[in-house]
Amino acid sequence: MTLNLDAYWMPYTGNRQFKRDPRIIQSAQGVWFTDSDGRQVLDGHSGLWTTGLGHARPEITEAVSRQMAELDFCPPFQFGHPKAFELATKIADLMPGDLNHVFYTNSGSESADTSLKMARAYWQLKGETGKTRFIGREKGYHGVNYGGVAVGGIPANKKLFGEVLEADHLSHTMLPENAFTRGMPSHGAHLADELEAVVERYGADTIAAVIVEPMGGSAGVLPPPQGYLQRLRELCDKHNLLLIFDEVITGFGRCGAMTGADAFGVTPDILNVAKQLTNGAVPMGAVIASSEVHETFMANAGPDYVLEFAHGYTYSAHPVACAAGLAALDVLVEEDLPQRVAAEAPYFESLLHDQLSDKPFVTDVRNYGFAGAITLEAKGDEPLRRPFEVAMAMWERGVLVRYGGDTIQMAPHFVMQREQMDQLVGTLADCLAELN
Ligand code: PXG
Ligand code: PLP
Repeated sequence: MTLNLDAYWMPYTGNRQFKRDPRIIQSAQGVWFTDSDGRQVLDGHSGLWTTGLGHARPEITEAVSRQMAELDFCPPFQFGHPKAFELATKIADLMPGDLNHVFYTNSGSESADTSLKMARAYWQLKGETGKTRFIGREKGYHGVNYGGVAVGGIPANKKLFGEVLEADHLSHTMLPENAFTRGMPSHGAHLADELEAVVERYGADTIAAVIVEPMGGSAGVLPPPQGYLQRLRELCDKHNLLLIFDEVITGFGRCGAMTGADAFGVTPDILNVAKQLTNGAVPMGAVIASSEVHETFMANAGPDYVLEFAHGYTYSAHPVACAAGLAALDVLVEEDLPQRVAAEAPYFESLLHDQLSDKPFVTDVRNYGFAGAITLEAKGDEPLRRPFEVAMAMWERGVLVRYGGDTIQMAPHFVMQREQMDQLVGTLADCLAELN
């Protein structure tokens, strides 16, 4: 069979290189992909941070098939189906604090923009109509829609598209003195104090919310410095700003706890999830609001038939996605996988630091839970080239990792065995040793 590659304009892909040298994945099972040549490839990134339970979990496959036959679609505006409520209850039960109200989206990007709209509307309803500005962080990733791009802090994702929201950014926390730190860096909590200067510059009465990933993901695994998130929480409380955690990667187990909020001991006002919610099987995201945020909408909308939040997607609470989410969260909880991640994370951490730190061109190794990344020195004036070369060499040897910016990223499945982690990190070590 020859596949015509021309019509599909691929997302976040070097289309010209890919179509010269395609990497086609045919099927998946557990921690393995099978490619179009029938090769077994170890999935070292849990898909795209999505598939912690392993690929093709029968529990999810069966739930989705049953749901398709029973109720394939239900209009989400002004109607509901049972699983939407069941899943929301389950999600709320797994969230910390009083994060009790679940607004469904279909992706992390939609979660980001939904949370920003929710934050602005919250202040409008409270009569604080000047509070419209957002504060993100350098190197932050909040998806690709216009709100998320504005608060995001990765220049390459912004350059061609212009700005449509008033956003400013805190410094990122990747300090040179923290290079090669195992887990959370000890320096950098003071960087949260920049929020004081930002408040001074604009006035708290112009700022709606601060949005950060509790652990940076896309920029290449940035665990928070010790005390940093606590400081951010204190300053948001002091200045009456909402704190939004974008947990699209950290939500549901990746950090060795149910959420990043749990792992790091700080609870936001709004928490965004996607990816692991359905184990990646069906697109779905959610924004989980505190009772106080939710109640503000309910109390201020007027007669009860009036919309409290004029927002939603055709596919919000899609029945098939809800079925997948219910099945995926059942497996996550029944197999106690966040706990497994916490227990095995030290093994992964040692592998990364022991095998990769001394390899050529490696300028940093970072990790937390089942997330790990290295930074590679630029080749001449091309920071992106070496990660690309390494990832291609690894694919040749049957291991998939993510490359982005000047980093290589790894995200083992929550069920990954030690010998598979050995293969993942060992193959990376071998490929690095051959770099020039
Ligand atoms: N917020 C965060 C924190 C994310 O990690 C999004 C929002 C957007 O989600 P959607 O579902 O719209 O893609 C993400 C997505 C990488 C990588 O290389 C990470 C993401 C997406 C693509 C690549 O680490 N995260
Ligand atoms: N564009 C048009 C013309 C539409 O009718 C709709 C939804 O009805 C949308 C965009 C939004 O699509 P979605 O709800 O899938 O985000």
